[in-house]
Amino acid sequence: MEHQMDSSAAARAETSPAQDTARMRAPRDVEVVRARDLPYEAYLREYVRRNRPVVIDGAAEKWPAMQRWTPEYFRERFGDETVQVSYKERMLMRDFVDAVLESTRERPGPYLFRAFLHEHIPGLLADLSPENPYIFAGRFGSALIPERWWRPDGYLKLLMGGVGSKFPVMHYDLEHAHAQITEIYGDKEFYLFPPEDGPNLYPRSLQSNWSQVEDPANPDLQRFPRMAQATPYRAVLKPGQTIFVPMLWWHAARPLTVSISVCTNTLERSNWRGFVHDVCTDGDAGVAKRLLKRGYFEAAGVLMHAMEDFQNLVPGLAKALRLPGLISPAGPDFHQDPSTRQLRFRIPVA
Ligand SMILES: O=C(O)CCC(=O)C(=O)O
Repeated sequence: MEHQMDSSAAARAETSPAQDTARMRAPRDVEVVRARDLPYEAYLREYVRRNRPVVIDGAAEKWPAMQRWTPEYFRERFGDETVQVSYKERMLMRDFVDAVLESTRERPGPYLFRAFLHEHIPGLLADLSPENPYIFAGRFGSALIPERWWRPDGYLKLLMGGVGSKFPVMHYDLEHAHAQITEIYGDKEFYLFPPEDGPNLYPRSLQSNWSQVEDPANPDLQRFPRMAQATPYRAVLKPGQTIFVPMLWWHAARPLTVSISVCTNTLERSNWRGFVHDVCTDGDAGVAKRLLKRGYFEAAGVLMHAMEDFQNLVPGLAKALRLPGLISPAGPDFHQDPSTRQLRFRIPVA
């Protein structure tokens, strides 16, 4: 009969809705594309401007880091340097590397996530040249960007940890920044969730880009039942791969082996509006100051846009004139690789 249930359907119907949904959805794989099949313009068009994550394979093959970077290399070459491990903790690199090698699931060691290379370990910069085009920082390198946000290296920083450690919190990056993480040594697992999943991820009340969920792969569904409605994406990043994490996408990362990678941010036309909104919503400034600031950023955005179009249209002339690339480099060909020189930033970001 049409409405008659079989016994298993009846049993399923007896379970409460909470029990019925108390399972995470199986994660979808983040798409993987080979760098040689993904010209920079296609990367912008298909992923950056559509706000879709992707893993790019073989993006940084020419980096000396791919051959050199091992835990031993860091201990031997930089062992005496003090590194900013987290917001609060600083350690000698030698002790940090030992703690990474000893890290286990049962006794997790530290995870390095505040070591900005230009400020803290400029000796590593040469290992990251020539620039991996997919980590190009874009408008963060524009001469029109006020000093506080000027980061032509895209906030280039080192990430390192052992089994059991992890990036401390599932989050999305502030100021609508796009992020890219390039794996150099070992394997690291990522969980990503699209922006619209925000309410299902239990944002913290005081820091709304941080989730309260500690383990997105295996969340406590009694405490966080809405997680069962979220759509997880998963990737295991291998050496030589770069993951693109679009603006507002939530992400969590944990090493599956000892893992060394670098992280960068990008600002360009797709996230410019969000960036301007965020930097101009500064609660401390008065109304007049805020309006002035917004006016400046909006005018700068129009000029950057025009200069980028000009570079794309007549690249030869734009390079000869130099000014368009200074106002806003339209792509990695139009600026100086930030790993070839040490840049000095006024604002300490550690
Ligand atoms: O540890 C990682 O790979 C994630 C890095 C990250 O999300 C960040 O620095 O904002």
